[in-house]
Amino acid sequence: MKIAVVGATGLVGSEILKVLAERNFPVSELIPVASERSVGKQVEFKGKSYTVVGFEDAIAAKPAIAIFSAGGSTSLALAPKFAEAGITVVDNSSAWRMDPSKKLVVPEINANTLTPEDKIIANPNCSTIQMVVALKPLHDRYKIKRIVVSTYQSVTGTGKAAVDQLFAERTGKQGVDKVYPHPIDLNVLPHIDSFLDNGYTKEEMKMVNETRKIMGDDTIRVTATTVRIPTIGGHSEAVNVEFENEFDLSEVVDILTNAEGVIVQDDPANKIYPMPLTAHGKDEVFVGRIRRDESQPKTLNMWIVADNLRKGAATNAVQIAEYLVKHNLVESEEMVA
Ligand code: A2P
Ligand code: 11C
Repeated sequence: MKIAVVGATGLVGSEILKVLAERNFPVSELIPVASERSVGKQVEFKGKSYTVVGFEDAIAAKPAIAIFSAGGSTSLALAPKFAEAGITVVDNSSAWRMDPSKKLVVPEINANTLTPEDKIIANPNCSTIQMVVALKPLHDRYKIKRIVVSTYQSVTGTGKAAVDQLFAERTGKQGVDKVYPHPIDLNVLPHIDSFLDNGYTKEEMKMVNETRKIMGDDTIRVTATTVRIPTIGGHSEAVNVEFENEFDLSEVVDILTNAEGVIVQDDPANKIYPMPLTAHGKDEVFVGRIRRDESQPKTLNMWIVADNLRKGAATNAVQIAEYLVKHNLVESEEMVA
């Protein structure tokens, strides 16, 4: 099957190429797409070099699926052009997520809602994905009333330039563009994405709105504080969840242990808990520090970590593409022939 990756030269784009190769996605031809300045460059996929092309050439090649990770404005401009040509777009940006006519998909939770008519499918924000993967099975059992979440997010969420800023600050390298308004090394910024009139950031409101849409339940109350820290391996989240119904702590651990895509790492006596350093490069969501909130009934505290470039972006997008192929939901010339 022909697959285009739009934003193939970026941080998430390169991770998408790795994930497609690792999971042995049936790629008959890879079409890497990036901005005009990268056209003609080479990217590696499964030991072969592929030439980066512009979007017109990519559409003309008629891939079955285009996985986009090239920013919101590129998605807004280009995804409809791919969709009109019959190409199914899996879009990693925030452009289409809250559009009522578009599905917002985490395969473990709601891929079963997809149909062949879904030509632009939204991949949620990284910090939302890892939280809902862990919380949905608990919501099904105990019904969530309210979530209070604080995040500790990797600089990789901002892209290549942010990783360069962190290491330039650390090594004293001069002349590197700054993408954050303050130093990030040896610092913590309570500021991810832009501020809105309500005093929250867009990243915080993504966690509120996307969680409800993915869970299919607008009654869930969510409040978030999203924070950038000088790490690269993944995003971490301290999550406080109040349920409608009483829970048994050992049953919570059992549910999480059996949940698809979740690995429980919770053995404080042996200093075992999830960390970005150990989640880095992994596809699963890691959960630990599972404990009752002693200040309030029916309330749980937990610590959730995942590699934001993998399950938070590339892996989730590739899993959506896998679902589309498995359920014959895309137009593929190869499959017709
Ligand atoms: P390029 O490398 O040519 O700038 P990151 O978030 O890591 O910075 O990556 C962003 C990705 O999106 C890059 O692959 C970048 O390509 C790509 N991109 C940016 N603008 C466009 C565009 N207008 N059309 C296609 N790809 C784009
Ligand atoms: C971050 N979550 O860590 C952001 C990156 O809406 O897709 C992804 C932004 C988005 O900065």
